[in-house]
Amino acid sequence: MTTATAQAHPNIALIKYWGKSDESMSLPATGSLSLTLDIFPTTTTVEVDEALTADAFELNGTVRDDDAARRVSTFLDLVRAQAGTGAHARVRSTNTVPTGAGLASSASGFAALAVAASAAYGLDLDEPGLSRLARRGSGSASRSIIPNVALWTEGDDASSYAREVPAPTIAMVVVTLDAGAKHVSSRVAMRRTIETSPFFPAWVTSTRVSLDEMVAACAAGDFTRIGELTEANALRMHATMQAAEPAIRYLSPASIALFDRVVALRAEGIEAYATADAGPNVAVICPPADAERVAAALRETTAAIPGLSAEVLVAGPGPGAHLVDPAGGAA
Ligand code: 2P0
Repeated sequence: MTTATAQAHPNIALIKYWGKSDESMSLPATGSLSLTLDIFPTTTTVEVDEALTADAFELNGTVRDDDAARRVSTFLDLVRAQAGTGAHARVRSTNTVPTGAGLASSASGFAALAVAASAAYGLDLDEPGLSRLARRGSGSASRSIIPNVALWTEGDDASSYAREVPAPTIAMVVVTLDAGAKHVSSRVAMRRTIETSPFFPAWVTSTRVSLDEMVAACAAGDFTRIGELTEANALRMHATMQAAEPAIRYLSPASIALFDRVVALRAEGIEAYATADAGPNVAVICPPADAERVAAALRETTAAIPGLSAEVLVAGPGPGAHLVDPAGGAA
């Protein structure tokens, strides 16, 4: 019996991944760039046990026998194929991300699983190998393998993985508006966008241009351009999916109020820029020195909306996925 435990953090894309060129290999239609956060870690233990007749998956202390469990098992099949074994495993995961709220719980989840499972099955994978493996679980998980700012390139199975790129220190104020499960999964929404949104080709073309510009802005430490590209790309992604049939609308009135507040903060001279993923939550990037001021402004905005329960947290750049000892220390 071999056991390994790994921890990974969520990431939020500044240039988004929205659409696949190959679903079975989880290859993206365009590259993307993200910030790995230092909040909401997922910790996962994989115990390979020859005596098991099937995989077992436990999430936050509850045994799962559903789509989530099947997705874990399908992922372990990939690891088993590489390791040349048929042995099943017990997987125990503790996820502090509000699952399914559009805060990329699948990114930290599959990044932690990739690192723990590859160690437990005795695979000796380097960082690109781990990122490629995590990608097969969930596209955005390829980026949670990487610390700080990750560039995930488009390409084929061998070349599509994430790597760290130079960037200034970016703070992110995360506003969680709704911790409930979202209505349309990213996977289904991406497919519908490709099939029915007339804007999808323009999304692909413009994102490729923005990604190149973003990598250059990060290397130059040009925070203003990083912010402008971040906010424009997020709004373009939402515009593209709103043009699908039936329309996919993740942003709520509260999300829009937060985007408006961020525009107002800029008018006051604060370099804050908003983004949002496949849910109503809003994440705002700013220089670290301004993070508490931005958080206070966003708390004021959410508090003024009747009936809204919101949580505002300041995050910084986080570590890549890594092995830990089961007690929680670094292995
Ligand atoms: C991103 N999102 O770049 C984009 C922006 C959501 C909005 O990556 O189908 O859970 O498992 O590859 O990785 C969410 O998509 O999708 C996502 P699959 P995933 O972060």
